[in-house]
Amino acid sequence: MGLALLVVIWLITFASTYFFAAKTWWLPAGAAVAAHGIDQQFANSYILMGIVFVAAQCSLGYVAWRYRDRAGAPSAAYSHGNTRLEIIWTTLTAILFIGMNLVGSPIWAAERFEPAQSAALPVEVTGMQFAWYFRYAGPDGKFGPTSPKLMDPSSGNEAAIGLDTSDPASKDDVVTGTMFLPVNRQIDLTLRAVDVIHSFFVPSLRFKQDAVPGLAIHMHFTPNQIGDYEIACAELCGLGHYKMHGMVKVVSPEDFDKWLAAREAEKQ
Ligand SMILES: [Cu+2]
Repeated sequence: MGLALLVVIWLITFASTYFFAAKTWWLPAGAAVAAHGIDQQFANSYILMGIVFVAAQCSLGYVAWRYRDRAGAPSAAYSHGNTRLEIIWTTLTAILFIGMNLVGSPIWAAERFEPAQSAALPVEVTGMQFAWYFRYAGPDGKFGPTSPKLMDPSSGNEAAIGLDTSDPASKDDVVTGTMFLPVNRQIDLTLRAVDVIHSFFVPSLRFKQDAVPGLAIHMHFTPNQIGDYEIACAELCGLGHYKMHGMVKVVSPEDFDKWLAAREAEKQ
């Protein structure tokens, strides 16, 4: 029985470690400036945690076999713990977790606590059950006011986010269901939610941030690869959560200008 336990524990350990080491189910290729740093932090976490996991599980299997029930085995002795060991592993765990936080925090903070560049493109993201809307400020660089009273989700786009079209600043605002972004330009995001907490997750851009009702959350990132990338909602937000899906199209700056101009023209 002891040997069977050892084999099962070691098999589970090595099989699950294999899928991580072989990157069987891994993130798509990174398409943003921060992707390299985030992937590095991710890999470091997996390696460090992987070492701890394999060592702990191998020891567990070994101990299950070593102290198996045998004829003539000494009766079990009960321990009340070892204070020195407790202090050692608590300290090591603290060093590991605080250290990983210190290494990772500049990457995390860079997109949140440092202000966006003045040349950044402002884009507002609104999450609602069960769609994402994207708003561009237009030539005036100003977002017009929105109001919950004007919201009509069934009409989509402008009406869905409750844009007050009577305000001059709203006249050139463009609202779409697909996100277009120019490549190699910083994007200054404002994240909003209408009803419940949603999470704007673009795996390829290594971007994930909650959108919370009542808050305008600012973050910025820079896509650096032209392509189409999937947006998911990463917060269980209701029955239609599974279909709260969208696309980011990262295009050349020229294509972006053309696209935006065409949307502006449609509004006239
Ligand atoms: Cu959602």
